[in-house]
Amino acid sequence: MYWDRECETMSREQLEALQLERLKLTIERVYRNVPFYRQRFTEMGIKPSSIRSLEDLRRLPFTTKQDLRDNYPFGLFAVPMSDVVRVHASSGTTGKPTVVGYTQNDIDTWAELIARSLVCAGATKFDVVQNAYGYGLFTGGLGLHFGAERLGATVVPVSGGNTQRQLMLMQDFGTTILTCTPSYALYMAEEGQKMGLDFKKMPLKAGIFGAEPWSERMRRQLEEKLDLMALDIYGLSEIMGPGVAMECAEKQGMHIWEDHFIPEIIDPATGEVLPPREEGELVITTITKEAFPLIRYRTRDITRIDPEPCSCGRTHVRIKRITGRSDDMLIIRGVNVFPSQVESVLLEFGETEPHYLLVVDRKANLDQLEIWVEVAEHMFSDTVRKLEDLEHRLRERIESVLGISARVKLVEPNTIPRSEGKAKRVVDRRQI
Ligand code: ADP
Ligand code: K
Ligand code: ZN
Repeated sequence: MYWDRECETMSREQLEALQLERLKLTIERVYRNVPFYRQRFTEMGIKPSSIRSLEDLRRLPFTTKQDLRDNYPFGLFAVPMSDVVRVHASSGTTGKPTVVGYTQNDIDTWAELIARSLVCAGATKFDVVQNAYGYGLFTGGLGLHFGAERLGATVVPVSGGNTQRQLMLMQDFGTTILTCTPSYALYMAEEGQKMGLDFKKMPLKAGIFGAEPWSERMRRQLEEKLDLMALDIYGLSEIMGPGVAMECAEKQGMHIWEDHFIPEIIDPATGEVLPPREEGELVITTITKEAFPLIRYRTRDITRIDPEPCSCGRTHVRIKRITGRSDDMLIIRGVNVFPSQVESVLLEFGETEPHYLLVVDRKANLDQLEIWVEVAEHMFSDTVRKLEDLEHRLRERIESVLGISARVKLVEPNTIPRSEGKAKRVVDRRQI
């Protein structure tokens, strides 16, 4: 029922004592090894010895994605590169990604937390885990992979895409646990139906779905169509990757693994810490990471903390479904997309107007991205071939910057509605 009973069910008192001890060590480590933190703390008159209680965490400054960008690629690492055994990266706002690193201990912790998370879904070493999260720089694929191996399950490292083959393997290998984004799971369900598969006759029992926002409505659809228990998993590469928090079978929010992470909820406008149950931006401090510790990292994810004890017996608090972002990041097919990435490509080309719009839709359960870009009047008197050529070049460049496919549509001047104040760059028509 638990992977690590002692850690997952320890009393609040013990857990908080452990957090404080680990927090102090982390603060010492970053103060000693990361010039960025030493300088910040010094500016604010903070020394490692200033941290005497968990409440003292509030005195520390936030860390933001911009700080990661300013220290690209390895500037915030707290160990020498000889101790870093892996890096991952996720998309940044313009071209350059956010890079994170792991020591062997960090990789081991991650595998442990994923194993814990899989056990929340009832997984054992007898399970066949079909891992359809993308492998590569994204944390999803490899993160789930190592944890499922740690558990002793049989991992099928199929990665994302090639749906027909996914469904074939699912039947032939007797997949019992599916791990992927919820939208991809829904797509698989529909494709499977078209192929005449009867999921009720297949041994699938649980789906571990995350990396993008989803809803209770979608949970019902997934559970019905795939005949499994659909659970939510949360994470972000900056903090570790998937497995920072995981839902248990009670389906009342995701236990955030508090022996490794300290969560806070703040008002995104003022930075003020909000009381439990209030909705705001999730801020996370890592307390065991070696290569890439983060102090009060602003995730930009909007949620709230439920401190009520859970009937599963785990004592770690739960975060509720992520309901939005406090920045303009979009998640399309699990991939983070910032409108500013598109803008940087347009600037680089210099052949269009600065007016653009990202239109996101979900067709047949697959996210579609269309990018409208205005071009000057005279362009439309050019040959069709010239326009098509520009569309083609823009599409290729945008796809390589975003890491997902997109359709580019060149439109006439003044087609895209202007707004007073902040420009509206996104129309999101997805219903989740
Ligand atoms: P991953 O590889 O796990 O997608 P990224 O760092 O690329 O990691 O993206 C992390 C972001 O994805 C989070 O900050 C959050 O906005 C989103 N995300 C991850 N899991 C969930 C989830 N279960 N529900 C909603 N959003 C999620
Ligand atoms: K994501
Ligand atoms: Zn629980």
